[in-house]
Amino acid sequence: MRVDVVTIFPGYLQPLSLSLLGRARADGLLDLRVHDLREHTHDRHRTVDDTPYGGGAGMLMRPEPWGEALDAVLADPPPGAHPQGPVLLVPSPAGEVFRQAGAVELAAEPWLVFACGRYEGIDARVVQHYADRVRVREVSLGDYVLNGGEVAVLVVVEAVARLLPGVVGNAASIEEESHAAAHDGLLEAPAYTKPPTWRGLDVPAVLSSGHHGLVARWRRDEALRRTARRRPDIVAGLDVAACDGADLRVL
Ligand code: 6GU
Repeated sequence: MRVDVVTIFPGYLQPLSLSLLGRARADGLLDLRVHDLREHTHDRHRTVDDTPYGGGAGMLMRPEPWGEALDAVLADPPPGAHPQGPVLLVPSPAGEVFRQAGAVELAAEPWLVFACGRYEGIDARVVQHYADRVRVREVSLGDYVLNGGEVAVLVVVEAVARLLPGVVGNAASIEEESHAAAHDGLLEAPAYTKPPTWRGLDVPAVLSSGHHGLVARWRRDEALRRTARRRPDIVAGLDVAACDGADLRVL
């Protein structure tokens, strides 16, 4: 997968060289390129921002550097790019919330481009213009405000890249974790390792029973209880047809 990121803070993306993602890049599974927006300014102060029309607090990013930078990225497609070009992701607290299902969709794409806004965001004509040329998605991490899109890029790239074949060693671990469709999007049950007793706390006996059916039922019950308590929104969206009688006794 090819990923291009345009930002005024290239250094913010350095964590993408660490750990599993660093390995994925070294192995050629992820071709990540970070571009400095200021390379596409032409004044002495390399200005990227200006005051908003209509007044209001803060500064907005001017469209011209964005047009130049994104045109340059789009002019250099990877081999095997989608006929409609990349998906252009614009992190914004005003975007659609990014979820695991969105990560699964993006993991099927050969090319993602991220445009990181700072200040109060990017002049709205940038999204308007590129929406006629590529598939644009404004994405939010959740209901709180960050200073810019860079941290969202770290989150989205990690969530997507770990779904690419070969990035995470054990493919089964991806199917079993919280929010996985294979478990109806439920939160994961609590998990335990050795020792069997620690500071007076025992591992639940069923997990040492060797009875796979009972272990699976216990995990399903714990996942349902935990999800109902912490995330009633997920339980409200559950497909009742996907629940058996034992599920419904827990809920
Ligand atoms: Cl994607 N960007 C910013 N600036 N703030 C956010 C966000 C994104 N998601 C939640 N808050």
